[in-house]
Amino acid sequence: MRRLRVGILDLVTKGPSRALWGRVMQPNFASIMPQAVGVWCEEAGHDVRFVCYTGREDLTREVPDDTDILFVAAYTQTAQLAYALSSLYRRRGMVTALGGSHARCYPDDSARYFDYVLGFTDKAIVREVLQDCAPHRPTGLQLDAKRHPPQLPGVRERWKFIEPTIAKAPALKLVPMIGSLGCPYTCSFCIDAVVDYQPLASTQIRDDLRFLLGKLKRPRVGWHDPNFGVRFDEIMSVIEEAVPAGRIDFAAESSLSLLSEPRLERLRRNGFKAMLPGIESWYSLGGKSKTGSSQGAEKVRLVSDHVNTILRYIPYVQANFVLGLDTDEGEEPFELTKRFVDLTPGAFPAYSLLSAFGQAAPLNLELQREQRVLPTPFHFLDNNRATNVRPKNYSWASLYDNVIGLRKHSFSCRAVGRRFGVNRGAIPRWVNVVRAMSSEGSGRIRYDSNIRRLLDSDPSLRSFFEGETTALPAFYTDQVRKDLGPFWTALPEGALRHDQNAYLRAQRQP
Ligand code: B12
Ligand code: SF4
Repeated sequence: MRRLRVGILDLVTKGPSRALWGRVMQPNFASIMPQAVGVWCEEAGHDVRFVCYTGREDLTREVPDDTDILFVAAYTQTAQLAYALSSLYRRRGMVTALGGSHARCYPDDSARYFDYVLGFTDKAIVREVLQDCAPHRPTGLQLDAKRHPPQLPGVRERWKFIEPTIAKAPALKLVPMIGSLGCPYTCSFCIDAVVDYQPLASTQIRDDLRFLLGKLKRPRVGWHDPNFGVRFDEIMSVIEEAVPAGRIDFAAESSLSLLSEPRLERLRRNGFKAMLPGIESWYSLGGKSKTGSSQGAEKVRLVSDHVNTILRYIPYVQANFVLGLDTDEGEEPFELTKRFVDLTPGAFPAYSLLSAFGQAAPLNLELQREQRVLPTPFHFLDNNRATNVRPKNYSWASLYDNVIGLRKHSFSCRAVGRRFGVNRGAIPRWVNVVRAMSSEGSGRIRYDSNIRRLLDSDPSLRSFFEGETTALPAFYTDQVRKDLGPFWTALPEGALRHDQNAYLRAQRQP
C-alpha cells in the first residue's frame, strides 16, 4: 500500500474562539478515539499529522494541502463545522472520513458530506479505509464494526498525540484514559443503553499509569468510561498496584449506585478528586441512583444525603440532571431540584436539556414515531443551547420559565457563595465560581431568557418549536454564521437541515 499522509482532526469546539474558558479547558475535552486512530494509521505505515482543534488553531496551516486522507472526529454540536471543513478540504483534493458520536447518531446525513462515515471503529475498519482511500461522492461509504474494538491503544502509544494536546492547556492538564466501554445500565435516552459493558485489559491500564508517573510530575487523569467503576474492585486494585497513594489525581463519571461509603473511602485513598454522578430525574432511573422505587421529595432526600456523603470524601462533585423528561410534569421536578441544590450546597449542578441524538438511543425511535423530534440544526445540540424534543407535559413557555428559574436559583449569589463556603480546596472553589459566572451559569441564563423572549415575539421561532414549519428561524442561521466565522462560506448548501426522522424511516425500510 502507498504511504499516505494522514490528517486527524479532533473537533472539541464549534468554531474559531478566543474565549478564556475554552483556552483553559478545551484541550482537556480531547477524545481518545482520534488518538487511537492515529496510532493505528502509524502502525499501518502511514505518516500522521494530529490536531486537537480548540478554536485557536489555524487550520489552513495545521492541515497541509498535501494531506491524502483526513479523519475528523465530531460530536453533533460540531457537525456543521465538520461539514464545512470536509467540503473545504475535499475541494483541495483530500478524501475525508468522519467518526465519533455524530457519525454514530446521524450516519445518513453525514454520508452526504464525507467520503467515509464510521460507526463503531476498530483497527480493521481503519485499515480498510486506508487501503481504499478514494472519494465516495455524492454519498459516502458507511462502515461499522458492529461492536467496539476489544482493546484500544493505551496512553504510552497515544502519548505523542496527548502531549501536544495537553500542552495547549495553561494550568489544569487532564490525560484521557478509559478502562471500560459500554454500560450495564439501560437509561433509554443514552447512546450506551444497548451497548454491552466491556472492561479493557487491566495490564495495559497498569502499564499506562506507571508510564504517566514517569512523564508528568503530578499527573491528572480524566477517565472517559461511560460509567466508571462497574467492576470496582478490579480497577481499584490496578490503580493501587501501579500508583503510590495520592500520586495521581483522578476524575470520573459514575452512577450513585456504585458509590457506597466504603468505596468512597477507597477512592479518596487512591487520589480521586472529582466525581460526576448522573442523577438525571426525580421520577425515573432509580436503579442507577440506588434509590429503588423512591420518587419525588423522598428521592431528593436520599440522593442529597448520598451526594453530601460523597463530598466528605471527594472534593469536587458535579451532579448531572436531564431536564424535560417525559416523566416530569408541572413545576414540581424543578422545585425538587432547587431543594436538592439547597440541601447539597457543595455539589455543582449540571443541567442537560433532553436531546434525541438521531439513532443513538432506543427512546429516539419512540419520539420520532410520536412526531416530537424537531430538525433543530446540529450546531445547537450540545445538551444546552436547544432541545430538539417537543416536551410531553410542558408548553415551550412553561418549560423555559422553569429552566430559567432553576438556573437562576442554582447560580444565584447565595448559592454560589454557599458552594464556595463548603467546598474544600482552591481548585474546586474557584472552578465552581468561574463555571457559575461564565457561559455555563449566567451565560445560559441570558441565552435561555433570549429564547423565552423570542418565543413571545418571533412567530418564525415559535412555529418552528411547535413543529408547524421546518423553515429555520433567522436566529439559528445568524448564530451558526457567527460561530463558524471564516468557515461559514464553506458550509454546503442545505447543510443546516437534516431529516429528523431518518432513524424511523431506516427502520421501516424492508
Ligand atoms: C467521556 C464523555 C465525555 C468526556 C470526554 C469528551 C470527549 N471529547 O471524548 C467529557 C466529560 C469532557 C464530555 C463532554 C461532553 N459531552 Co460527552 N460523553 C462522554 C461519554 C460518557 C463517553 C464517550 C466515550 O469516550 N466513549 C468511549 C469511546 C471509545 O466510544 P464511542 O465514543 O462510542 O466511540 C466509538 C465510535 O463512535 C468510534 N469513534 C469515536 N470517535 C471517533 C473518532 C474517529 C476519527 C473515528 C474514525 C471513530 C471514532 O469509535 C469508537 C469505538 O467503537 C458519552 C456517553 C456514552 N455513554 O457514550 C458522552 C457523550 C459522547 N457526550 C455527549 C455530549 C453532548 C457532550 C457535551 C456536548 C456535553 C456538554 N454540554 O458539555 C460535552 C462536549 C465536549 C467536547 N467539547 O467535545 C453526547 C454526544 C451526543 C452527540 N451525538 O453529540 C454523549 C453521547 C452523551 C449523550 N448525551 O448521550 N463527554
Ligand atoms: S448509567 Fe450513564 S452510561 Fe450507563 S446507560 Fe445510563 S446514562 Fe448511559
